[in-house]
Amino acid sequence: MNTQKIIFSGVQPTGNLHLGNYLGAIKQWVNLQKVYDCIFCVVDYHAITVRQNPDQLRRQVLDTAKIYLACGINPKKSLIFRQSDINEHAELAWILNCTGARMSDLENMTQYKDKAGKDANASVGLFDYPVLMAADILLYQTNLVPVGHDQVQHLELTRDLAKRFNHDFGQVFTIPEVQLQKTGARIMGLDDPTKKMSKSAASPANFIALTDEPEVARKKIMRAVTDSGAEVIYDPETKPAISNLLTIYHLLSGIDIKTLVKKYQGRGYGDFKKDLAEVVAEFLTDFQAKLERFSDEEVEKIFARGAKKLKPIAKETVKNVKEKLGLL
Ligand code: ATP
Ligand code: LTN
Repeated sequence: MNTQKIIFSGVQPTGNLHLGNYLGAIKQWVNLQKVYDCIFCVVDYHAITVRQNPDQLRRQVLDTAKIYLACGINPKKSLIFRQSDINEHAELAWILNCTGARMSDLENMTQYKDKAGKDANASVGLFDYPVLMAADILLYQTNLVPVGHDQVQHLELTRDLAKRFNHDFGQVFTIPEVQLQKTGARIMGLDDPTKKMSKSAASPANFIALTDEPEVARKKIMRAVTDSGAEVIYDPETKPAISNLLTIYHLLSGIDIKTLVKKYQGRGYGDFKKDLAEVVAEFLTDFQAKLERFSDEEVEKIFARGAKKLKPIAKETVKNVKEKLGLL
């Protein structure tokens, strides 16, 4: 690693990765890797905060890395690794639990409130999830964290934990910044444009999975809810559904939203959706062809290389932390 900015991000190997994950997070990783040193993690320790089937988890860890590769992450430029291969993630999370994380911080996390609700059987890991995320980021002296909008609150906590540690025990951590897409940081559900597109949505009509058959995706677009009226207008406040579809169209085609609005002036939702369905189907056909090219063995090698390069950096950070605390 040299002295230029370090980028870190990750996705959980759970469920179907969808267009929201791609357009909100992974797409910006692809651009950032052209300029910066990037580290992309498959966060399997985060995945086990809710119960997973072991065989399925093993499969999804490999498949998630394949998705990174098919999206355009170049393993020769960027490091890709499996979180549980570097035990310092769990070790630093424990330390941050003790040195900076407060019950009140974690109780305020909206993701936890959404996922655990009032379930008294929710795991302690689910509650502590943001502290593990902070450890992921802080281990590598990360400068920028490209994620979707739903992760902003977790990033704020990460910054607070880093600042508290540096202040209370001495300078160790770089304070990271969040990096959001200008458009697309919050892709909304196709069945409900007031909520974000989500892997754990109740209905598959909510999302377009990156592994959906192009024909299935086409139907999901045609059936996506629309707003009252019939005009293709971009206004997320009053026309959230069509604005969301316009955003997806823009990000997949590269055509700007203004041009799209002009193109569909006076033509109504039907024509617009038919064309968007085509754009989405083409994207998926191309993406899925790329996905097929990667083998499990190749991914294992990429993981091994990532862990080998990153382990010494993680070790060094934990050593510095332990020294400050009197553990070394
Ligand atoms: P779930 O909804 O089940 O919590 P998820 O779809 O949010 O899962 P994650 O693994 O938590 O998936 O997110 C991976 C990345 O994708 C994160 O950077 C997250 O911010 C981003 N992301 C997730 N959903 C969206 C969305 N609807 N729009 C934009 N970015 C998103
Ligand atoms: N919580 C993130 C996944 C994640 C992450 C990270 C993202 C875990 N560790 C570190 C960026 C940096 C999510 O998307 N649900």
